[in-house]
Amino acid sequence: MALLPILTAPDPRLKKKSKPVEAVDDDVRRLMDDMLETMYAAPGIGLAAPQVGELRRVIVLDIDREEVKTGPLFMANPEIIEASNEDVSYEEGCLSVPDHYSDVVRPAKVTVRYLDRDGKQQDMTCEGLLATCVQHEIDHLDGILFIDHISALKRNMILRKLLKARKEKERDEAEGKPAKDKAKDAEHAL
Ligand code: GNR
Ligand code: NI
Repeated sequence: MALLPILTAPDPRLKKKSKPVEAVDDDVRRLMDDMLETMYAAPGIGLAAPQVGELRRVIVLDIDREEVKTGPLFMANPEIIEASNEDVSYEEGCLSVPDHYSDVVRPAKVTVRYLDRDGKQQDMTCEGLLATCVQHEIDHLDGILFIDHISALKRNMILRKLLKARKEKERDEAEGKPAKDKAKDAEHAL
């Protein structure tokens, strides 16, 4: 297993549409396993392949909450086949949009059809945080970030701040300063 670097916005690869996998073979399984390890290390509750620079329709999730303990979920070619008329708003974050959080409105309940880690087709009906997260991950496969669901004013403010933070990080690294701690990210992961 290996930890993969996570791309952050703005990055042109995060705006691209990912391609379906032809089959869940050993190569796809290796990507899934590396993504899960990368997601746990981040830490995060979901990760989509384009976030690690792989433009393939593969996502992993693990929502470990009191109400729902899914364990690790691996999905290739996930598709929403049914969505509720009822919507919910959830404060979302993204490993590719570090340190920014916004309320996003999405269907409260969705059914997702996908190929599991063994290549078997499955349908799963999701509610609560899992429903939000699976929609957030499938958006990544279509080049959509949660900030694309908020006002252009707020989105552009976040993108400007991300660019500024990246420049400061590059400058600090060039000067040999230590990286900032990740306690704040951990707090927002769930
Ligand atoms: O770790 C994550 N938390 C999260 C919280 C609310 C809504 C969506 C998410 S997904 C995010 C990890 C990530 O960026 N996945 O693409
Ligand atoms: Ni994300």
